[in-house]
Amino acid sequence: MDLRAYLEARRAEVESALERVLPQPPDNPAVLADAMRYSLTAGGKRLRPILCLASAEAVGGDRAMAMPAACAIELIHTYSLIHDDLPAMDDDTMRRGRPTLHVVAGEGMAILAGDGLLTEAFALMAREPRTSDAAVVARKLRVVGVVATAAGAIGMVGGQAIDLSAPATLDADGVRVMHGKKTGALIRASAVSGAVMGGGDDDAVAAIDAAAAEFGLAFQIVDDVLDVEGASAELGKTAGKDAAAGKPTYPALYGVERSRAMAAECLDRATAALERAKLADSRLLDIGRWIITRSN
Ligand code: GRG
Repeated sequence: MDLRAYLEARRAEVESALERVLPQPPDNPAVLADAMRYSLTAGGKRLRPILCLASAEAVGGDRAMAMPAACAIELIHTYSLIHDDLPAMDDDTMRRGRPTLHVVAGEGMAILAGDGLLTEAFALMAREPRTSDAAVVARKLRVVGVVATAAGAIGMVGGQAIDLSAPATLDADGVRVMHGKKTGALIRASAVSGAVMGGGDDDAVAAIDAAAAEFGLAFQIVDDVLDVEGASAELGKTAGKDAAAGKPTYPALYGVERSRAMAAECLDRATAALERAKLADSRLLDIGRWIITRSN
């Protein structure tokens, strides 16, 4: 199967799993259920869940075991986009090619939809996969911790706080740290969760974590380059915002050409990490190549 077919196949699996995970009316009030679905089903790339499933496969595991974590991470990612777009944060009106949730449902409902998605993510990981096998229960608990840490104050929320407070004062190292938390942490957690749920040993999990850290950095560098070069229609969000807001971006710090070269270097380091653990012959490097060659 070529990469395109692989990504399509995994994306389809993720879409149908996501269809099943959101709480429905009447338990979840219809207005809130609709708001959660609006953003979740707006057609993101599903990079994080696909990376999670590919990591489970890379260690020889059953990707069905990783699907609840894969979906949970997409719920968390979607919540972060909803909250990031709020007037109090990035104040954006377009996301995933649609008006942002607060534009169509109001700020209050957008905040609650984000809260609902975040909380449901942890309910899902606690609930599934349904098993009484003590080894799998232990993996689930470990993954809940990995995802909570990545999403929380020392991960994504912390990165967002740095971005919200004084991003213009950051030097290159500060920018790398901020993005490592804001964007990189959840990408790493996606890969680690998949490797853990797939039953990977410590060496395999560590190698996948190291590779995913490189993927996270490459993802952010390319995101910044696309923000400069891309068209809003293709990106599905407002292009050029970061540069216009005076935020330090990789192209601003290093130029577009060097930024693209830096993303390619991330892939080289990821390759080396996976080769050391004999995991290079998996879909993970294909996903890395997708990250640096993507156009949206
Ligand atoms: C509000 C706690 C909180 C955190 C927000 C992730 C984030 C933190 C903000 C998003 C701002 C942003 C555009 C960051 C650049 C990298 C990024 C996460 C892009 C969006 O991810 P994609 O490209 O989106 O994977 P899709 O829509 O394809 O899922």
